[in-house]
This record gives sequence, structure tokens and C-alpha cells, in this order.
Amino acid sequence: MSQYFSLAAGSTVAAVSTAHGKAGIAVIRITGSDSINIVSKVFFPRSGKKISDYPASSAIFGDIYCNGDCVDSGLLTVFYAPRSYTGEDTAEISCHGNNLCVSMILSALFENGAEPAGPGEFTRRAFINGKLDLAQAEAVAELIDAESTAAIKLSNAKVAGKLSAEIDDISHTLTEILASVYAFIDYPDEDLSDMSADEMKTALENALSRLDFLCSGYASGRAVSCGVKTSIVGLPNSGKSSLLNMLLGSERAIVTDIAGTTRDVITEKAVIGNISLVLSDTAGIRKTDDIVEKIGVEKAYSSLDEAELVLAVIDGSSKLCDDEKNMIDLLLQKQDKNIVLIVNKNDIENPCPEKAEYISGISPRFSHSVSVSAKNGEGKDKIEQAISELYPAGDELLASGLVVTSARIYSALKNAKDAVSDGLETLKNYTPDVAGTDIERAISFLSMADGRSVTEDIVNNIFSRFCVGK
Ligand SMILES: Nc1nc2c(ncn2[C@@H]2O[C@H](COP(=O)(O)OP(=O)(O)OP(=O)(O)O)[C@@H](O)[C@H]2O)c(=O)[nH]1
Ligand SMILES: [Mg+2]
Repeated sequence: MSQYFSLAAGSTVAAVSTAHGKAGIAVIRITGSDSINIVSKVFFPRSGKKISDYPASSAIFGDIYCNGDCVDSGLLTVFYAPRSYTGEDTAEISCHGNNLCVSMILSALFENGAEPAGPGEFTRRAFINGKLDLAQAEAVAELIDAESTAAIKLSNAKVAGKLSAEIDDISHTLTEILASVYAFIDYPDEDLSDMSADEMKTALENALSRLDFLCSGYASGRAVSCGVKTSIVGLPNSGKSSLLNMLLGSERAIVTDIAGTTRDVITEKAVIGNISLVLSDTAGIRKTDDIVEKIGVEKAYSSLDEAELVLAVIDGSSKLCDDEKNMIDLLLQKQDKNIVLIVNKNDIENPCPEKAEYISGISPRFSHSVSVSAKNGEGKDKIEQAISELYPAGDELLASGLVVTSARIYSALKNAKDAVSDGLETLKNYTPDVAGTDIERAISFLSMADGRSVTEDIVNNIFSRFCVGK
């Protein structure tokens, strides 16, 4: 049992755990100390035996009654505390996936004493009862939301608890260092501490590099699980919509040779390698008197401002013009963004040496520059390569479970890392006792990371983002 006694709701709650709609089956879950008693008033085994006579984890075939009428038949699975998902007595009714049947069965459970479960109530109880820590609970929500195989791999490894184990291990190392620091404080003249100052320094450096590794994976973790906000910008007719279509593998946006075809922002999700991109195709940037296009260009600027990654498209086959130079100058000022220069239309020979010279001049000023033909699909692999270099997320890293995706965990780890770094700096200049407060601070941030010391508000906030039934 974790420290969240105040959160522990003694009530027995029920909810449907499968999606709303017609389906082969639906699963209704009920958890709490009274769940077996309540379900016994609704579900009747065909064997004639009592539910409580069956051993744990039994799947029991029977009939389901509502107000004295049999409304369905199905399977009941029973789990007894603490060997269940929530850590409480739990029953799961698998009935037919008819919305009306499901709501009648739920009503029958409510009439017999169950209460409706709130969002994430089952996982929240699993957390309260120490079955999962907060990092694992958040990973469960991510698994449900995962939209790519890479995101599934990543959240599965975290549900298994590898991130929590790593945080716990670093915390353990810091606690050992702190014990030595305390020994030094209590008996400064006697050599009672387990570690010398040099050994403490090495141990702190080791903790720092492990924390650094976890923090450095955050951008990639977000890119795999939530997707990178990506804006495709460029002059009219440079091939932005063609690029969007190439990356999506479908003709999503209208492509014509009329400059100013795209007016509104078109947003679609694409999976490139292991990384998800939330791609926005925008209106070509130019001065215009057309009212609608003008709004489109303003939206293009906003999309550029909001983006984390920019695919800046220039037409490698056209003449150089001032609008293009201005756009490139603007982009070169956006140091906070990852910008990939896409030199498009490489299937057409460039008739303009001035343009070729300009491109060779600006290319090295972007982190990545790739030559493509959005029209015939050439160069997609080069874009994929550039993105995988910006957001490294190889299969091995994802399977390691050591990839942070939660802003809450990242912030706690980053603070812990800074505190360890301060501690190392202190150790270089002072005696070990002075570094003690930094180490204590680091340990306290780590306990926030895995949820051992977060406030009730934070816990409630996390679970409120879950769906009902999970
Ligand atoms: N040859 C060649 N033509 C291309 C390529 N990419 C796009 N085009 C053509 O260039 C024209 C403009 O393409 P779009 O994709 O509509 O360009 P855009 O940047 O979205 O244009 P706006 O929406 O008007 O800003 C179309 O005729 C495309 O077929 C390419 O790689 N090679
Ligand atoms: Mg377009």
C-alpha cells in the first residue's frame, strides 16, 4: 500500500472497460471489497455453484440478470485481492457488445450497491494499492493512446517498470552517498564514512551521466509518443503540398501549378521511421492582396512559430528571388527550432547558376539539408534519415524502457540532474558535508519522478486524463 491512504476510496465501483459501440463482446469491470457480493446478485453461474466457491482467476459461464430478467449470458472472471489489476477484489463480466445490454448490466450493478467509476479509477486504485507506480500508470495511458508500433514498444517497456527501476536505482546510489556524507558530518575527525571524497565524486558523476541519459531521451520520447509539431513552409509552388503527400503516401492536399493553391493549414499525422510527425502544410509565403490568401499566409507564419520542427521547402529549379532570400533569412534566425532545408524538384536540371550557388551557401547553415523530388518520391529516405538524427529513437532504445515521455517526470529528472551537478561542483571546492544538501535535493526530486512524493492534486490530475473504464 502506498502512502495515498487519503485517496483510497473504500467504495466498490464499476464501469465498462471496452469502447462504446457494437462489438463481439464488451467487458464490464467491478472493483472493491464488495465486488464479488454485488456481482453475485447480477451474474448466475450455469453450474448452479456460488461465485465465491470458485478459485481466483476462474472464468465462469453464466447468465446475467437485470430486474429479474435474463438480459445476456457471458463469462465472469474473478480476481481476489491483492492478486488483481487494482489490488482489490475484482470481477470482470464479458457480455455481448451491445450498448443497451451493457448499460442494463451496469445499472443492475449500480442498483445493487456499486458506484460509477471515474476516469482512470481502476489504474488509480492500482497505484494507491502499490500495484503500479506513477510512471507505470502514466505509461498505461500512453499505451492506450499509442498510434504507432514504436509508441507501443516504448510504453510497453515502461509499463514493465524499467524506467521506475532505473530512477529507483539512481536514488539508491545517491542515498548511499548521502549516508557517507552524514557520517562525515557526525564524525568529521574520524574516517567513518564508507566513501572517500574521490569515491563520492565518481559515484556522483555516474549518477549524473545516468540522469543526463534519461533527460536527453525526452525529445525523442515525445516525438515517438505524441508526435513532433512540424510545419512545412516555403514560397508558393515550391512543392509543400507535394511534400506532404509524399510523406503521407496519399494525395491528401491539392497540388496544382497555380501559385497560391493552398490557403488553409492542412494538418495530418505521419509516421516516419519510429518518429511521429504532426505535419502542417501551409499557404506559400508571399505578399498578396487576395484577402483569403492573406489570412492563409498569416496562418502559415503562426504554424511556423508554433512548430518544433520546420521543413523549409525551396524550389531548386526556379530562379532566385528576394522573397526566397527573405524567407531563408527569417528561418536562419529561428535558432530554437529544428529546421531541415528541403531542396525540391531535383528531377529538373537547375538552369540558374546563381540559385545553385545560393543553395550551396545556405545549406551548411541548416542542421540538415536534403535534395528531393516530391513529385516522384525521391529523397524520402534522406528526410527520414535527417529526422532520425534529430530525434534518435532506435528500436533498442525504445525497448530499453528508459525513454522519458512525461513532462512531469522530465522536469523532476532535470531538477535532480541539476542538483547532482551542483553537488559535484560543491564537492570540488568544499568538504563533502556541504554537498549533502544538493544530494538531498536530488533524492527529493527523484521521489517526485516516480511518484513517491507527489501531491494528491498531481495524482488526481494525472488520472483525470484517463478514460473511464481504465
Ligand atoms: N518536377 C517537379 N515538379 C514538382 C515537384 N514538386 C512539386 N512539383 C510541382 O510544382 C507545382 C506546385 O506544387 P505544390 O505541391 O502544389 O506546391 P505548393 O508549395 O504546395 O504550392 P502552394 O500551395 O501554391 O503554395 C505542381 O505543379 C507540382 O506538380 C517536384 O519534385 N518535381
Ligand atoms: Mg500547397
